[in-house]
Amino acid sequence: MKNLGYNRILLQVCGQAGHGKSSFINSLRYALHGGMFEVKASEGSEIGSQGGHTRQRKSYLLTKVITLVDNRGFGKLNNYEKEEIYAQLGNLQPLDEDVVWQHSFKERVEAINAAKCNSNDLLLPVFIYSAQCRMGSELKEEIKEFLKNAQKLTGFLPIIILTNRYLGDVRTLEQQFRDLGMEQIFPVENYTTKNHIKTPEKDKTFLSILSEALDLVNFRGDTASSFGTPEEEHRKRVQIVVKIALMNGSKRVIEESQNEWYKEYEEKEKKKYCRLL
Ligand SMILES: Nc1nc2c(ncn2[C@@H]2O[C@H](COP(=O)(O)OP(=O)(O)O)[C@@H](O)[C@H]2O)c(=O)[nH]1
Ligand SMILES: [Mg+2]
Repeated sequence: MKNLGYNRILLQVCGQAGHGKSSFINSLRYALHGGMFEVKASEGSEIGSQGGHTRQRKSYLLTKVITLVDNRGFGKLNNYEKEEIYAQLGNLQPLDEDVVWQHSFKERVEAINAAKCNSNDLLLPVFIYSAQCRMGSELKEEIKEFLKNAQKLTGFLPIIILTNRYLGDVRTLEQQFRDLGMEQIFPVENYTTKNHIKTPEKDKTFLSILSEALDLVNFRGDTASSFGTPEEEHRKRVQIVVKIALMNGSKRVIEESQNEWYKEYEEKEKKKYCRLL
């Protein structure tokens, strides 16, 4: 890690609301540290405010080098929300701070560009999906796009966690994620407030997920020459997220494209970003 220029691994936990992100974080902590079961992670704040909304990405220390991040879940995504999810995943939104997100494209781009260069974090995406939910074709397309962008942003294929493993058709889902090109897929039954009696199999599952995460980090070490420096990777993420904002075709962009500011910006920057994706 140090040789690569990173000093922390962020397991970027993401997925739709209610699929078990917070429970997964609690489960990893419980499997690794034991003690009394604690509900540490719960939903981040979401407070409406003028012209934007406040968001928090909560972080939970797992070990000296591994931090778990409970990112905001996505539901039915509109284009504004997508930009925000990618900004979180790209580590362009601070941890444990309320951030007010504005809808305006100009303010968005400025915020993304101004994001602190926290490039010493190695980002590893973890996608949570509940086996209770079937994946229809429309949703599958959306998830496919998300997983692809997650890989572009971080350089890693997301680790897939299928929660509620006994409550749904895990096999079909596993196959669906394999068809989307995913390699690491783990069915789990989270430790929850209702049921947190330790079992060896559950503990083993959570620890093997951690072990897999560390293998991926080692693999990054072995293939470091295929990636840029941490700063270069950070700049690439900024460009990708700005490009997503540019390309999402939202009404807002069309409205704002009437503005002088946007025209000027487009001239200068668009060509540069379009090369990247
Ligand atoms: N039986 C079971 N319940 C779960 C599992 N994962 C989460 N839950 C429950 O599902 C609900 C939503 O989980 P939560 O972690 O808050 O989801 P989040 O919105 O993605 O953070 C909670 O009531 C959890 O107790 C699981 O693997 N098995
Ligand atoms: Mg949660």
